[in-house]
Amino acid sequence: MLSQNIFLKILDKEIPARIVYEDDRCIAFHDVHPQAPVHVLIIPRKVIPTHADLKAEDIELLGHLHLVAAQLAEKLGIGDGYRLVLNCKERAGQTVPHLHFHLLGGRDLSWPPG
Ligand code: DGP
Repeated sequence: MLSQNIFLKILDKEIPARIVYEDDRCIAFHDVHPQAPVHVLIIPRKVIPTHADLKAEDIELLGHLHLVAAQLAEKLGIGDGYRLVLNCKERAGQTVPHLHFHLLGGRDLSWPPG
């Protein structure tokens, strides 16, 4: 089952996170269980539980998240190659019910993923 939305607590600064970027639409912070030398989560401030809940009104927000990801990849030194991952629903490995991109890099990443 999807756990509580712990990311809301991070957004509200109720629990600490190693924040690397924030603006009026999103926040990015290091994943607590990194799967690569660089593993950052990029989340919108707007609560969107899963990718499947996206609406037409979210198109601009999604574009913004992608731009932030590309800029963060440069800033964090993984511009030579990185992966942007989004797990949608439990079967795909989603554990937190708040849309988020994983930005991973700093090592060779194999394909296909598990
Ligand atoms: P997913 O499995 O795609 O839903 O990814 C959720 C990620 O969130 C997972 O890689 C671990 C991370 N995570 C869960 N709780 C916390 C937390 O309290 N702080 C931080 N920084 N990351 C968390």
